[in-house]
Amino acid sequence: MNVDDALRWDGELTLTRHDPETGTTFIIRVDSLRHGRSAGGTRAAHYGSPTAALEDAGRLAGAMTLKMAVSNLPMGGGKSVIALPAPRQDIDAATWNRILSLHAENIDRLNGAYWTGPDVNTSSADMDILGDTTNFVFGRSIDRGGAGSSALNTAVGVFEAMKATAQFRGLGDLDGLTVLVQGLGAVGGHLATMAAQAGARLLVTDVNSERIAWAQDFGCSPVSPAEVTATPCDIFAPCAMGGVIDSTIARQLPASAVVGAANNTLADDEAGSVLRDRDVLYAPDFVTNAGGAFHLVGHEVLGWDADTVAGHIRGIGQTLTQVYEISDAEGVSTDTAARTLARRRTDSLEAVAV
Ligand code: NAD
Ligand code: PPY
Repeated sequence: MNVDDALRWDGELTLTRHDPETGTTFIIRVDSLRHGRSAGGTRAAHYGSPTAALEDAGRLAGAMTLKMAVSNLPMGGGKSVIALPAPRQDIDAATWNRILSLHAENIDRLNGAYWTGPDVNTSSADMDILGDTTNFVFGRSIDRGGAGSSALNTAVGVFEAMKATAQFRGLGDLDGLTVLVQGLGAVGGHLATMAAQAGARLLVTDVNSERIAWAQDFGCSPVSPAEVTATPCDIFAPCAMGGVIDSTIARQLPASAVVGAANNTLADDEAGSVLRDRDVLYAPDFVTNAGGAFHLVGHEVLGWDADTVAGHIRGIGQTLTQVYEISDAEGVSTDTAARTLARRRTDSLEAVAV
């Protein structure tokens, strides 16, 4: 995408700042403030260009709006991207601390229109550091007054989504099914454990060999990262980065269903329709991975206890079943159906002043 197209975005607000000292570009994109202040995590990554980072922030912020809406959470969507000068593992501690403190200043300047939280390459410990400068932070450590990591509850939600999808697709329960997990990080690691405990046969892939060794210890079989979308399985679970399934991959993906955590799994608009035409049941990511948002917004905004959060996460399976029913009734892709459900769930709400 060129910079003109990345700027032709229909969200509400973009903040950018460049730090010449570290070579870091900071982007915050607020997609929607219609139903409350916006929220979404901070992603730190090394991008090919600032334009790629800007585009990613916009797409991720849009997904947060859909996630909040379909989950009946009273916030809008936003996201931060910290475009690093090098891969995260090559950034030293002093540089990282400077980056976090500048990012916190940026967030604070938005006066609460945008609340951040953890995402890829940022942790609860990083949220604690942001919290030294700004209050607009979810997911600080529990001993610093936050809700802590959302990863386990995100994985629980994806697991609920997987069970509901297997049932709807006529595959029964997970016992004996082959589940392929891409990315054994904070979410994918928990998800692989839960699926294995439910009797699934686990195939796993990660670019980090230590994570593969960890999974082999409980019986998972490794698949090369390059082979992941060509490997036959019942359920493919993308839990690494987004954009894994474009329309070309959708035309040959050898799976019966796709249920993962990765935000923006589909790389283009056509991919969802291609999957539907091939009878591959796609569980839209902004529905499946809402467990993290229930955890953070539930505990820190709505005052829910752990049981209430767990009840809402169990509801992800029912929301997905509704999405599948809309998709069948209206003859549209499940991605389109989930957007329809998100719109229906918010249409009746009044706009709020932020
Ligand atoms: P993570 O960084 O802890 O884990 C990602 C894993 O993917 C790592 O183990 C990494 O080595 C691996 N990976 C990276 N590129 C890969 C590739 N090409 N092939 C195979 N493996 C690869 O991140 P996470 O917190 O587990 O999040 C995973 C995804 O879920 C992200 O897209 C994130 O946006 C999304 N998500 C996470 C949460 C949450 O609560 N953590 C909530 C909603 C959505
Ligand atoms: C996500 O769910 O993709 C996130 O970015 C996590 C999150 C959820 C809600 C508020 C802040 C961060």
